[in-house]
Amino acid sequence: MTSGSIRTDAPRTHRGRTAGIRRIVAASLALVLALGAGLAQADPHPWQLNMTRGSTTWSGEAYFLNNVALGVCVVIGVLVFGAMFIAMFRFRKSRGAVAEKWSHNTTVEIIWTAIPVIILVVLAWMSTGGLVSFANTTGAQMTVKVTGYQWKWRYDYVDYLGKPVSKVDYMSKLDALSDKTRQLDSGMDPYAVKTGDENTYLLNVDKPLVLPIHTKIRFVITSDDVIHSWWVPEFGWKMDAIPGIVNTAWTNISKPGTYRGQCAELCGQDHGFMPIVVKAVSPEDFAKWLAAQQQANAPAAPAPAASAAAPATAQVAPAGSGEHG
Ligand SMILES: [Cu+2]
Repeated sequence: MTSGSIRTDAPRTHRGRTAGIRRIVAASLALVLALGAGLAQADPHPWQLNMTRGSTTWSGEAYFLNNVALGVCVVIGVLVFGAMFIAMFRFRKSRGAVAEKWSHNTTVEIIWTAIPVIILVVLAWMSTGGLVSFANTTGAQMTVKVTGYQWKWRYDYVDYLGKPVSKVDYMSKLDALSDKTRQLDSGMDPYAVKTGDENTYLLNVDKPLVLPIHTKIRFVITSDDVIHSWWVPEFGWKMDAIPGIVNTAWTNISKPGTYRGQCAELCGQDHGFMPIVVKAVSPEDFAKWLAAQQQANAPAAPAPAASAAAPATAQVAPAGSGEHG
């Protein structure tokens, strides 16, 4: 009986330990999968291990800084763990190794203090340069005001190429198809929400933010209710939208395309339903789009007949008066 109880006891502890290990493995797997999902969203390449390079001048800088810091960490890791494993295996007691008796060496102390200090100073200098360049919004050729709302974004075009832009502002909210699909018991398939081949369930909006490429764009970011955060991963930054505070950021997009993002600050029940879509176009196309928006939003002419007649007279009048001015 006693031996029996021991026998049943032993497997139980063993089983408990296996369950614990299994739980740890499952948790680590879940973490890896979650990280993988995050990566997949930021970048379309399966099995991509590094950060996304992004599509702006600043995201390239952040990517470079990350690679430098990662490189330094890898070299230090290889050296330190290499030395440790060599020390443990080659100089182990079973091989008859006898420990040295000395414990201090001033030369070594100086070297292993000075080298890390130099590495840290270089990294701090480089990353401070990066942060300073990110904070520097001077010389922007365009300004866009971004306002967060529960649960949508508002975009106001403030100026473009030194000229103020008026009447180009709009709300940008979750597209109708995603919104319908997300309703409880909608019976609609989230995988059927597509833009081209891309699944854009909860990632599409009704009116994207249209921006020109190769242009330094300043964003002034604020909020009307609670704290939101404007985040487009390809741009390489996220910025909090805080009521009563205006935060600034800038970007200079290098290639045309559609860039997607999301609110990155838990802002209420529909936090997950206020995506961001940026459509980056050539400066020529942007100028055309902006002109069309301004025209569409201009105060309506009193009557169609009057507006048809107006341009003819207007064309004659300013030609002369303009010269005098
Ligand atoms: Cu939000």
